[in-house]
Amino acid sequence: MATLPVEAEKIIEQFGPHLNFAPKEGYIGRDEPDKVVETHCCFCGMQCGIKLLVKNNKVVGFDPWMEFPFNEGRLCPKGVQRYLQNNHRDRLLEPLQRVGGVGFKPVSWDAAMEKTVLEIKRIQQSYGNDAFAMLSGVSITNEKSYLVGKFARVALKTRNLDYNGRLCMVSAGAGNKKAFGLDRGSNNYSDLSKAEVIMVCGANVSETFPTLTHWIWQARDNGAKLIVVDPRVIPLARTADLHLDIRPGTDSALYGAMLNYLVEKDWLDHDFINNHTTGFQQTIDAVKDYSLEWAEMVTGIAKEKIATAAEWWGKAATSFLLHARGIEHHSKGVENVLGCINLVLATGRIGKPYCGYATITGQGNGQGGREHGHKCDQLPGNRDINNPEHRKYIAGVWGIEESELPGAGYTAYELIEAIHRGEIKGLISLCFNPLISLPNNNYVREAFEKLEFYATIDFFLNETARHADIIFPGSLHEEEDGTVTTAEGRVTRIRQAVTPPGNARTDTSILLELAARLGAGDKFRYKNSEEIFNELRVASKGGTADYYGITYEKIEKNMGVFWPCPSLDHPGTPRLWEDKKFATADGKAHFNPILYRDPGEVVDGTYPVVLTTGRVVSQYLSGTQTRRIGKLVNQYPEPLLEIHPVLAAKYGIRQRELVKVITRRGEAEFPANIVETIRQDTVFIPYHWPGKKSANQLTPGTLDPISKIPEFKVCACQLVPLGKEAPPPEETQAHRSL
Ligand SMILES: Nc1nc2c(c(=O)[nH]1)N[C@H]1C(S)=C(S)[C@@H](COP(=O)(O)OP(=O)(O)OC[C@H]3O[C@@H](n4cnc5c(=O)[nH]c(N)nc54)[C@H](O)[C@@H]3O)O[C@H]1N2
Ligand SMILES: Nc1nc2c(c(=O)[nH]1)N[C@H]1C(S)=C(S)[C@@H](COP(=O)(O)OP(=O)(O)OC[C@H]3O[C@@H](n4cnc5c(=O)[nH]c(N)nc54)[C@H](O)[C@@H]3O)O[C@H]1N2
Ligand code: SF4
Ligand SMILES: [Mo]
Repeated sequence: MATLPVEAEKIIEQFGPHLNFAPKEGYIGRDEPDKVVETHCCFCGMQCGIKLLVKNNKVVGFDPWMEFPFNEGRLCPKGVQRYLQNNHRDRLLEPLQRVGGVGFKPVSWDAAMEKTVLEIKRIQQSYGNDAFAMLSGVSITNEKSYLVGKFARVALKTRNLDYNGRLCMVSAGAGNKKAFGLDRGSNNYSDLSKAEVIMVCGANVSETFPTLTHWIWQARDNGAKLIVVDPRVIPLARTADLHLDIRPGTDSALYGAMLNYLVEKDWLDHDFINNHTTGFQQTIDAVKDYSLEWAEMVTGIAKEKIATAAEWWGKAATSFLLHARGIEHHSKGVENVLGCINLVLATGRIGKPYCGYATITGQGNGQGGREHGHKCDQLPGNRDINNPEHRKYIAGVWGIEESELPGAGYTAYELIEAIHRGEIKGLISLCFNPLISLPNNNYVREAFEKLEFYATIDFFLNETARHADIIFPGSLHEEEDGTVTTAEGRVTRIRQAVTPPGNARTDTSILLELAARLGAGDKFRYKNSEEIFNELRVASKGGTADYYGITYEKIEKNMGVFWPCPSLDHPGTPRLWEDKKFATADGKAHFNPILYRDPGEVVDGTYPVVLTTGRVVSQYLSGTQTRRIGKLVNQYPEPLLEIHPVLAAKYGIRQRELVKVITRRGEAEFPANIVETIRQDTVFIPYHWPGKKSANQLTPGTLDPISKIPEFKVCACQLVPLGKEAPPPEETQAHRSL
């Protein structure tokens, strides 16, 4: 190796030789790449711009993409390691078929396809079309999301399609539609930088959307006040002006009491309320008895802090409210969301510069993937599958009769219940690992054991795939062209950097071949992703999520285009509602009265401690991808039980002692991590691990009645210290990439 500058050597020593270091002289320590591809990180909804370095059809490193406007080159720990998946030794390279119930053998593509189509036909002929279901996910592009929706309805002819956004974005989506008639965050994030007050509710931004922190810090530098609502002193809360240490499951009481206090002090925008909204009076009547004292009792937050939060919010000229799964993963997730929106509407802080409101979208394409027919009751453009006009329009685009279009099906967890009942006998999935990510996963596993046939498309053998009869080796983010829609609502280009390795194929080609073999080939004739996108544009035309005016060329030219973009000459819409014409039937924003109610499970004598679950910075979702990247594993190798010293002392729990956590669903053991940054009545477990380490052995299948999101964020548990220290984290070298 040539002698490196000291600076380069230090960086390589710290991060390993895979980190590209490219000073002016060229690519030191490695060969010049064959090409540099501007694309996006495959992980969270920020969809940070990144340049992938490609050598011999392999992704070998990355460079920052300084020009991409949202992240301007910044990346988080997952972003800088994402490139290690493309030629990871665990990649699935051949189709696999289950043999004798004990393992898998590689088979030809033809055999895997034939077996799958035979089983689909057998199950549908014996039990009806809806007995074969599909589950999908939104780490995939808009083109693939759209294709999945059409594939399920037109090729499989089943009504039972749902997606992993059911565990993620649906409470926010339902709340947004009720209030605004449209489901998208209201602004691009640069609007945060000059907001006077920022309130972040149930979003661990520094760990889950690290690059978004930049825009919050910009605001702080400009003098903004930051309010954080979270049962834990999350990293963002450590720099906040006010931390509201809420008892999990009580957000709607907080927002109701804040609204009541705004009314009492008349910190309201009467002009906005009178001219641009409906439902104000019923909404404030609903909370008229929600005093600060009452809210303190319910939420556990000191009443003075609630008053201060309301005062800062009420008196500010500009403000931004952000929330994520902390308030949405609840059996009243939609109500919590609407409680937040009521505060935004009462003060008229929307549709103006530096004023906004947004749910922070979770998965890479959590925004686009929830718009194009991926949901059990939805058609492209965020159309309603129960609406006769919407059905007719989409049937026309797809070249089928309206009567051939199936109706609404089961949501993700309901689909598991339907498998248990024997209504659903077969399943195909892609981009979803339900055995880890659905609640009450012992029950979910039993469902997978009952299926007569299960096929999956993935690039790694995830835990659910171990139950599959056929596994199709699919493609990574950088192995196909397409678009994604970022959390901001910006439609951007994902560029194919390499072709899938070995005998793996693109997800799209797998779906297209299955469609053809199911006899629907004439409805699925696309030469490339752009052709699918062009059909999606037409399908979305006139819907609330209107992409008609967005083309690949326009995206390239403008570094992304914000939807809605209804015509080719339309510039896109970075900030929604500037014209105060909301997407509801009456054109107004809707207040919604929210009465407080308890979460599905409350603590009692037997289960006296609140359990909540979530994420850590170095792991991603079910961990299929990040548990295979050594440096990310090292950063947080195993799930720990976060517990406050006072609660630990009550049970005599010591640091790293194994603690059995028991709920009404099951039990699991975790090493204790005693920290002062959590409420004294609450414990927290991250959920990225499988089997005996899975937090979802404990969580309930309680669903929000509207959005059907599971209540991941609150249940009641018992703690039993086991009197022994946890062994050191397992040696995970086998899964490591380096
Ligand atoms: N590192 C990393 N980043 C990710 C992901 C990942 O897996 N890992 N996943 C991506 C995806 S898909 C998503 S959905 C997002 C999720 O992003 P977040 O929603 O930020 O992540 P969570 O950890 O699920 O929950 C956020 C916070 O909610 C708090 N909380 C728990 N209960 C309550 C409550 O009742 N009320 C309030 N106000 N807060 C509560 C928790 O303490 C936690 O800090 O992250 C995205 N980014
Ligand atoms: N207890 C608890 N449970 C939770 C949560 C929580 O906070 N607490 N959060 C919930 C949330 S918000 C979410 S979003 C879900 C996520 O849950 P999942 O969607 O099950 O998690 P992923 O890890 O994304 O699993 C997706 C699978 O898709 C594969 N994959 C990724 N990209 C592609 C692609 O482009 N093509 C193909 N073919 N496959 C791909 C990955 O390899 C992985 O095997 O978990 C939920 N579960
Ligand atoms: S913030 Fe999200 S999109 Fe950006 S680098 Fe990290 S994981 Fe990737
Ligand atoms: Mo999510």
